Amino acid sequence: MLNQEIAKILYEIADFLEMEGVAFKPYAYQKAALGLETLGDDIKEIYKKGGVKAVEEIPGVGKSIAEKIIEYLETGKIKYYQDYKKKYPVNMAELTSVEGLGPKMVRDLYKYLKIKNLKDLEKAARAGRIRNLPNFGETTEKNILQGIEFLKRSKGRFLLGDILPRVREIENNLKNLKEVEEISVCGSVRRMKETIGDVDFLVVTQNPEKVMDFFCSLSGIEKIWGKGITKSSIRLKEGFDVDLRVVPRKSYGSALQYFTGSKEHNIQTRKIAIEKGLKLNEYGVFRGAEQVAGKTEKEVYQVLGMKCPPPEIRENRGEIEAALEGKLPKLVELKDINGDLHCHIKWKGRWDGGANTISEMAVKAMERGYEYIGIASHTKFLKIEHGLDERQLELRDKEIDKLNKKFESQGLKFRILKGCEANILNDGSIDIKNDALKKLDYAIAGIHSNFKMEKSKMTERIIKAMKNPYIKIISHPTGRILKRRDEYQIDIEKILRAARETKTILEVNSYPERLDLNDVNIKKAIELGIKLVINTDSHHQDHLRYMEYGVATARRGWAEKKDIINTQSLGKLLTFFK
Ligand code: DGT
Ligand code: CA
Ligand code: CA
Repeated sequence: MLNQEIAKILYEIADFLEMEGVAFKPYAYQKAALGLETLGDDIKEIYKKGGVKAVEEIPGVGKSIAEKIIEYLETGKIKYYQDYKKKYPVNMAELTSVEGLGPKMVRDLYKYLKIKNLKDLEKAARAGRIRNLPNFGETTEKNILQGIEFLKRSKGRFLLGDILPRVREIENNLKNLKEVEEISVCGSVRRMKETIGDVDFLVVTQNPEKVMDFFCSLSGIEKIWGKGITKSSIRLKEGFDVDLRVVPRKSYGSALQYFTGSKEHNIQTRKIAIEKGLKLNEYGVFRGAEQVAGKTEKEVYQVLGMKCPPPEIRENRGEIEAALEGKLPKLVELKDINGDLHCHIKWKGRWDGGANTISEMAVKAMERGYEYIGIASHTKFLKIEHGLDERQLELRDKEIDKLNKKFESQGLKFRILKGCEANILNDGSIDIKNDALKKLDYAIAGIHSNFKMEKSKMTERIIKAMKNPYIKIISHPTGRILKRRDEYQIDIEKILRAARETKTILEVNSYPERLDLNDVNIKKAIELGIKLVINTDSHHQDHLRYMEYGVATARRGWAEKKDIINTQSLGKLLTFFK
């Protein structure tokens, strides 16, 4: 969509401004970009219908940025941006995708070493030329190389959150075609894996030519790798590939089973088939030449003596055994979620770094059918997000009281909870006084600085925060950013044990690039009886929908409703914060 295209440019302008050390303005551009990016409607339509005024009404967009958006809509260019690109001919997006590399560093790398892109950067770092620049040093050079390695490793994989909306759009388009009798996405998308290599669709149809013609003329195709009557493969402009296979109805279930994977899961199911004197492949289950199952997935598992495991847990991590014993977990579902406890807001203009007011967030939460929303404002240490201090938290909470009273008088069964996302400082202490934490409904703590501490120190840092009696939840406990940086160096087993001892709740952060805790750690936590909360970390009202990704990740970690505190009613939830 054009929204994303323009948002990308606004983010880049923010980087250029930051490069030049301009104050405040970069932040304004970032907020406008966020507003545009998360907008439900097409910017072109908005402008067509409502003119300049409608563009200025987009959250975060003021008069001057609106002008630039309109310039782009009308001419396909923004002069302000073009001038910057001429002045600094660097691939900003590529360079700043290296963890720890900010616009000011990009400026110096260009100024002293004429580094324009990732390739130049890697060459210079390998040659040891970066360490001698003012303000860089050997550690920075090492970190840059590490960052580049990390980027290379995650290359070719896409975030589930970036892929899924597009997959659904394609699926709906195909579904609307009367020739399509059955359709399902399979592969890692159906398993809701955090990152996706490519997208795999299966279709049943009597008219494959028609379906393939339609598929290969979808909008937004960059390349057609191959077009046949049983399989076609395309690349979309977003950069990822989509395969579509046509299978006979009598094989639909076994094809689904096969192409859903995972490969590790399939190897085991095939083994079980062999042990039973059967053969399992994408065409069906066979005894000799006779097909004994294959039409539905359930039937395939049934002849193997298994219950059908939910796609999210098909990773050969114990689901095979559980399915054979009829002991599969009843996984948590999106509809079980009763509220969201990690939302940021915009308050008094800019405090807390969110894009929407408390009441806007509350209204959206009600629309989702929630019973509560927790405002977990950043606190004072986090200057870039304009974190709140003790006094400001108190002021905010007066406003929350007022809103809650209003809801009550309207007969609404909904409550805004007072929370915070405080910072765990280097020594494990919290940047907000206990006296202030005590007054809240609950306090979250998370790490937002100094990510590269040595393992035992980092582990102790988090454990010390857990021991604070007012800290109830640890946000994004391992700190990874997908495609960008690894987890902190931590002893996860030790942290999990401490969580159990201190009865600290661990977060499953739903933000598409976080999904932290991850599936494997969720499963470990649950086995230890630790409670979890699935939160979105929303910085915008439209981020509330990310809940789906957190729930999917929790499902991949075998979480049931009882393991997740925000599936509870308000009354029960509050008992966890006593
Ligand atoms: P991705 O695309 O890397 O995110 O991961 P998947 O799981 O979607 O993998 P993909 O697209 O290569 O293949 C789709 C499914 O097909 C996979 O989950 C299991 C099945 N499959 C692919 N290759 C093999 C194989 O060599 N052996 C077996 N048993 N199954 C396979
Ligand atoms: Ca795939
Ligand atoms: Ca594939």
